[in-house]
Formats: sequence, structure tokens, C-alpha cells
Amino acid sequence: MIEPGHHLESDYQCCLILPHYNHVRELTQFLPKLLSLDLLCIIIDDGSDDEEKSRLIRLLEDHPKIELIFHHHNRGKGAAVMTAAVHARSRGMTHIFQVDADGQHNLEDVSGFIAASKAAPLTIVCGKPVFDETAPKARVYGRKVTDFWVSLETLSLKIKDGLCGFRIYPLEQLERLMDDYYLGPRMDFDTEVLVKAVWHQVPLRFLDTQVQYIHDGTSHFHYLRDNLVLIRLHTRLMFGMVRRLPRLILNFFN
Ligand SMILES: Nc1nc2c(ncn2[C@@H]2O[C@H](COP(=O)(O)OP(=O)(O)OP(=O)(O)O)[C@@H](O)[C@H]2O)c(=O)[nH]1
Ligand SMILES: [Mg+2]
Repeated sequence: MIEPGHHLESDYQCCLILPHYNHVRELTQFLPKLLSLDLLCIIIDDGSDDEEKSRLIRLLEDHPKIELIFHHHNRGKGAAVMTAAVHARSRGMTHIFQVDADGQHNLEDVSGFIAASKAAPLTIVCGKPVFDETAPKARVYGRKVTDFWVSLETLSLKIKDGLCGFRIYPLEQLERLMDDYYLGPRMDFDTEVLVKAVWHQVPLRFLDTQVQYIHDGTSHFHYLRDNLVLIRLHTRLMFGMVRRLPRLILNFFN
């Protein structure tokens, strides 16, 4: 008998989804590599500036394997991923592979991640970043702070990295998390979805992947706004953890 929610390998359909906000220059550079993967790709433009939006449309007009959808105004990376999830489902996908549009992720790892996801289709397969010397120290140390908080919020060491946006979500699992929990629409999304996946006992697997800070690349990480978003995130996750304490303690011993 096949368990509910179990996918046969032959049913497996994975597309790439790229949340995009004012990153046309970077996207132009890695577009050839993206096209060479020969996968359906959904780009969600998250309310980029008008000029960037026109450049994006021109860049992608001759590429039918890339579907472009738009948010009318900037809503945040998490909102863009959730829009993509709904769209991918309507295109018959079972899984979405989230990749940042700023060219920091290593597309050479796409096939290995998909192989791992096919082997465990109910698992969220997440990137664990390997940085080189291009990574700003503040980002590397900032991750350690996130690691500390997520271990407390889940009472576990299941999340090996809560920030890397190179991951494959089984849509069914992601939809359940979207139905049952609040998920932050901005930079809080990547962390929050994994903490809530652990609370919900969705399995996670982490694979190493190189993350590069391209010389001259543009980050739209907004220090004040996004750090406030992250402070609010960990405050609500700590309250959520306390409410679920008995269940998390039980999980700890299982
Ligand atoms: N910053 C930001 N990125 C967005 C937004 N909506 C979608 N994105 C996309 O989300 C991805 C991550 O954005 P980045 O600005 O690189 O943020 P980051 O990777 O957390 O920060 P860095 O470590 O500095 O690169 C990129 O693909 C963006 O284009 C948004 O509202 N703000
Ligand atoms: Mg980035």
C-alpha cells in the first residue's frame, strides 16, 4: 500500500523558482547556466523598479521555459516564494527548487539536490552554505546567531542552516505549513518555514553547497528593516516554542 502523501518517483515534477527583486544584472550573467539546466523556471518579480522590470521582460522574452509572474508592489522574498508555490502547483509540479536571483548559488549542485529530493520526496532538501573568502564576516557571524536561536526554537540541532535560500520544497508539505502557520513574507521566511517544518515533524536534509558573494553584486538586504524583521521573527518563534514545549520535549526523546 502507498502511504498518503507518498509520491511515486515517476510522479516527481520539480521546477526552479526564483524570487527576483532588482537583480537583472546578476540574472543576465547566470541566465545561460540557468537555461542549460533545461527545467521549467518560474521567476516572480517582487515589485522591482519600473526600469528593472522592463529590462527583465526584454531579457526573458525569447525563453519559453521561463515563466515570469509579477507582484504589483514589493512584498518580500517569502511572499514571492509563496506566490511561486501556488503557480507551480497549477503547472502540475510536485516540488519547487528555490534559488536566489542574485547569482550567489551554485547551479552545478541542482542535479545532486534533485537526486536527493527524488530519493526522499517528503523531505525538504536544504543547502548548507560553504563560503569562500568573498563572504562578508558580518554575514558569516550573523548565521551563528541564527543557528543559536533556531536550535532553541526547535529544541534540536535539526536545522544546520536557517538562512540559505537554495532548497527544494515538496509542495504538499509546504502547502500544509502555509495553511497551518503564519510564515513571514520577507527575509524571515527562509528561517521561519524551517522552524515550523521541525515543529510539524517534516523531515529536513542538508547538503553542502558553495555560496559566493560576487564582486560588485547587489544585496538588497536592508540592515535596519530586515534586522527588525528578524528580531520580530525570533520573538514570535520563542513564544511559539514555549507554547509547544511539552510536544517538543516529547519529540526530543523520540
Ligand atoms: N532583499 C530582497 N530580496 C528580495 C525581495 N523580494 C525578492 N527578493 C529576492 O530574494 C533573494 C535574496 O535577496 P538578497 O538581497 O540577495 O538577500 P540575501 O541573499 O539574504 O542577502 P546577501 O547575503 O547580502 O546576499 C534575491 O533573489 C532577491 O532578488 C525583497 O523584497 N527584498
Ligand atoms: Mg543574496
